[in-house]
Amino acid sequence: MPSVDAQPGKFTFDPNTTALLVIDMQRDFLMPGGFGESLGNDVSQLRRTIKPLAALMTAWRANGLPIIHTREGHKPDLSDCPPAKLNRGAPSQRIGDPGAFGRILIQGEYGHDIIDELQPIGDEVVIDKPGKGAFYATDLSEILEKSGVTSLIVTGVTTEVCVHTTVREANDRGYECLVLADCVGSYFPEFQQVGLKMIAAQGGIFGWVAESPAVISAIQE
Ligand code: C5J
Repeated sequence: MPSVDAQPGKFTFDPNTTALLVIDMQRDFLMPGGFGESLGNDVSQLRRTIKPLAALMTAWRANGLPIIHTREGHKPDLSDCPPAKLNRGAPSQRIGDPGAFGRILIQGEYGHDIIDELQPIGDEVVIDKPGKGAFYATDLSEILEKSGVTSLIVTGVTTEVCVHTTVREANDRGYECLVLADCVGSYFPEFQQVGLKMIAAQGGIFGWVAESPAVISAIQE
């Protein structure tokens, strides 16, 4: 079985029961001029993940392995967005407000969709999620159970928010999660650093951390 040098120790996985999870690589978060940048964030901190993630996705697909994409967002009538989430953030730049790429984080808008470089292909699953975690109010659990997936290679943005929440949810549900440091990003370098440390601390309290070239080598061996 392939194994990868990781923190806190080797991560061994069966490609037949492992999915690559690509979290929220959406234009609203990553595009210059978009929602994320309009809040004063440095999108280059997220964009550095695009190239390694594209290479990983190419290798993963070449081996016929499954990719699951997620998008954070809400229905146009905001009926799935609780007031506690809606009323957060800078006034006039909240979920549902008009942004440079359409209404912010609203399903069907240009900004809500995945960046061109990492668009899903074929029958890859796309999970639309109203929360930070990919399990909350989605059918991700059922999809993984049906396909016999027990391990997740986790990528996407942002490290300390949707990646962390999803990995914690997955860990509680019994999935083994390997988070790829070069394929997850935070607007805040210190959150990136400590966010990754938190996952692998205490003997891997809720996962493992490695780099994508190690996974590419492992599946090509
Ligand atoms: C945030 C996410 N940061 N995808 N969303 O609000 O991490």
